[in-house]
Amino acid sequence: MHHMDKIAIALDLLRLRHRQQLINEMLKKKAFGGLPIHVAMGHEAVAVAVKHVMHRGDRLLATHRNMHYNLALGDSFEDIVKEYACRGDGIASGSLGSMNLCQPGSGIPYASSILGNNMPVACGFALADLAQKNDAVVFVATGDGAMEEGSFYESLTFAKSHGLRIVFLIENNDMSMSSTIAQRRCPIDIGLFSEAFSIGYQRLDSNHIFEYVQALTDVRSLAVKKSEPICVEIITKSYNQHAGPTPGWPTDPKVVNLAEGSILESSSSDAIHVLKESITAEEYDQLLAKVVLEKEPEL
Ligand SMILES: Cc1ncc(C[n+]2csc(CCOP(=O)(O)OP(=O)(O)O)c2C)c(N)n1
Ligand SMILES: [Mg+2]
Repeated sequence: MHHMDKIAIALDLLRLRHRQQLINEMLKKKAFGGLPIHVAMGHEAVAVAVKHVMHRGDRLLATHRNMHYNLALGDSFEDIVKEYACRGDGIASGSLGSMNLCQPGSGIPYASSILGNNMPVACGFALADLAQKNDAVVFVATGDGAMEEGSFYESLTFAKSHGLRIVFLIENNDMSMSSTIAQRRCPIDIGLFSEAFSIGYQRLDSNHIFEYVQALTDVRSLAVKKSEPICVEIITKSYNQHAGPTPGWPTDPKVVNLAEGSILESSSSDAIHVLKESITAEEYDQLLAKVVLEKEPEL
């Protein structure tokens, strides 16, 4: 990977964390009214990697937790924030809010608050690409909770049967609202599940942004070469509550304060910590100094 590409990617990653932290601070102040807003702190690496891997014509279909994708791929932070407040001058004229926010001009034609709903829609987009002989790839995000919907299984069956180029991004944060996987269902080995479909499987757990970009580049190439779907499981830690601000209540053990900086945990679960270890201290400080200048947009 070229050094300048790495710097641009690192800047995007740091900016995405900072913007989510700004939104978290705004949520603490109840800046947006009552609609649920799902922050995705901890999920930044996959979103920035997808941005840098997507080709012209590729699409990403998102879920209720789409902030990382919309902020990474979208143009205007301010207009997205206004949308969260459902204002007429928001990026979707206040009609979509957060959970259904899509930005067709930025490669996100669809997002759905209904778990599992975006996967059949992704099949439709990929089928259209095939019919029109486009080489495009459709990325579709889902969660460890949403993959329990029958549409996950149905969409994989359809995608494999019709040779659709779909990258299923399964963000496994071991959380569905307030339940862990062990609390609500049997474990599912997505690698074995993919093997049963005779499709590829890639597990990403390092939160190393440059590794994620490389891995998703390879995944995308394989989807095109074989003309078939692929499952990517991203092991993710969410540093925020399911929705709303973090902390969410006075005794909430999860605390995120912008004043304490961009690194939320000194471990391989935090992509910002991993980034700091991957570039020089001087590069890190210079990039961070650029992004932290940004303040909360005025509403
Ligand atoms: C069909 C449907 N059932 C239930 C819900 C309520 N709901 C919203 S988010 C959520 C948890 C989703 O968990 P997961 O897919 O793992 O995503 P995460 O929130 O962890 O990112 C649930 C049950 C819904 N939106 N749609
Ligand atoms: Mg989850």
